Amino acid sequence: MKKKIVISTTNRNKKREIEKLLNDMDLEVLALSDLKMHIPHVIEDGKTFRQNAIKKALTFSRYINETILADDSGLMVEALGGKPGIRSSRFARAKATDKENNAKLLQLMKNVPHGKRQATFACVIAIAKNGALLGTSEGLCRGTIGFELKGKSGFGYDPIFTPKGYKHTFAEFKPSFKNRISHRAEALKKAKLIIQKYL
Ligand code: ITT
Repeated sequence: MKKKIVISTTNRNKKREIEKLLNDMDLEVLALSDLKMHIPHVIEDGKTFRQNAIKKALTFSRYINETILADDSGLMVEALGGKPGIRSSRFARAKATDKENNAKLLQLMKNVPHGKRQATFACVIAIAKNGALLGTSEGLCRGTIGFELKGKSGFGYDPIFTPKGYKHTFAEFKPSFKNRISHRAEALKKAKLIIQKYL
């Protein structure tokens, strides 16, 4: 029987990326939505991606009797002192849409010149089982913020983020390309070593 891992994100796009990134492992990958049970809402009140990822993984692991993989991620923009950072999903307001968050970021950046638009995507993965943390891993992806939305694939800030060394936004590339160089790809590569050790 295959070993199971539960991806504890409520973000469908993150879930899809993580599933693809794990598909070279001999695992049954489940999502919260596959489990027919009441799942608690986790308040993300940590000061870092790491604290939030750990809180999500530990909380779900106390309710679900399987290995849990949680992702906390976001975008840090240099000209904005690292914002939106841990508030990336709720930058414009609580429960903001990607469109609202991108519009707010572009508005704040409208007078920032070309050379000063550096930003970094960060992803921290935490893995837990039965209330115990098995490990964490981190990935970063550097790039720049554009002046307008470009492309339709991906999610979140992908239409305004161009990875360093490329000329197109993540949303203009195929998902398989993003999955080769993204912050999430890097974090999951390291997370696989934790999974191999414990599962
Ligand atoms: P869960 O907590 O349930 O996993 P969430 O969407 O609230 O879902 P986060 O708190 O980690 O997850 O917030 C992540 C936000 O950061 C996400 O909503 C996007 O706005 C942004 N983000 C993270 N990774 C991204 C990526 O690969 N591409 C574009 N935007 C990304």
